[in-house]
Amino acid sequence: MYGDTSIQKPMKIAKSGSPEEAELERNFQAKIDADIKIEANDWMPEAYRKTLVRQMSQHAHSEIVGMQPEGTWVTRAPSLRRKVILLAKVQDEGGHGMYIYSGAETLGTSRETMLDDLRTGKAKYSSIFNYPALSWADMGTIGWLVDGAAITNQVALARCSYGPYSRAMVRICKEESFHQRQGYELLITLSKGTQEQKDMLQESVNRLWWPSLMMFGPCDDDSPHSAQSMKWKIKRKSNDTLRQEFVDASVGQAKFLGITLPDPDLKWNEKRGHYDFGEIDWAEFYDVIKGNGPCNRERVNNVIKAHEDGAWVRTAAEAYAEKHAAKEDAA
Ligand code: BYC
Repeated sequence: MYGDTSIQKPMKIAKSGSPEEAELERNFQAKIDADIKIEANDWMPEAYRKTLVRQMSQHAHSEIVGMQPEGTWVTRAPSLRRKVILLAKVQDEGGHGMYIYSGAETLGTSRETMLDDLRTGKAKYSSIFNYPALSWADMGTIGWLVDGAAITNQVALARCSYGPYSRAMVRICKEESFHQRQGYELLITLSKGTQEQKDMLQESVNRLWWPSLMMFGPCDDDSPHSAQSMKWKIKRKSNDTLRQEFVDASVGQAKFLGITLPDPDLKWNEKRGHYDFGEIDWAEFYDVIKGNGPCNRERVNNVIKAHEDGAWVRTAAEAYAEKHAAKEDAA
């Protein structure tokens, strides 16, 4: 539905800097202030469109690249039950990517352009997927912490001002909720297992805790896009607010698993009504998003290889479409 750009009506065009444009901008912001969704055919400032394409394409790429760390464990799952669950989860992530690409296409950018930007390294995707999945426990920790962080962020995005993005988020959040629970259930099983399984669980959480906190992006003071995105209600809560919500929710869940979180500064602050936590290694975060994380090259190379390996499918689909178009013309 979202991908059919042929349904779009031509949008009002006003000269840049003209009084007409100022009027359109005022009406646009008034709609946002009144919590009325912006739809694909509505007038929108060019910068709003660009911000959404940037964020939505980054989000879709994260879902697609995010299939890779878990994908490596499908053949090594310890039981048929775990294999089926993991396979379904990885497929869901692919589906999420498709919904969000479709939503982004309504803004006038083709899926091919967005994917080109991923393959050439121009577009970002979430930093978390540049870390390897080294143990079976990571399948649980990714569900618990990575999907948990993603839901915290996406519940807020489900209320974002752009209709197609917010609607895609509603369904995605339902599926992510299942992902988070399956991860936590896997970890509960490990937590009741042998000492070796308990150690594997603790080691996995030690490795993935800090990268999960980085998923929320830089601190508010260092986040160049936040102020404008909050004004446009693309973002409904700031990076730091969401990170704090995630930390507060995770502490009790870690206790229930009988594990510790790898942060000596983590403690309840009665005055704030929140947990205080230690300083994130921002040098590591910026290094990873610049392309120097442990798996950046591998992840992008896999995306390029999948595209090249799929060339025959695209050729066959084009030939099929041409054949049918010719038949329709002849009829
Ligand atoms: N990683 O001004 P800021 C999933 C970039 S997948 C990489 O705060 P913004 C799953 C940011 O792009 C779900 N880059 O930006 C899948 C910007 O760079 P540019 C993943 C990051 O956009 C499979 C610069 O830093 N979720 O659930 O206002 C298996 C300045 O940042 C990151 C999403 O993608 C990062 N962590 O806010 C399992 C959520 N953080 O573009 C699970 C959608 C920041 O200027 N995105 N950057 O070069 C968002 O909500 C927002 O874009 C962010 C950043 C909160 C991430």
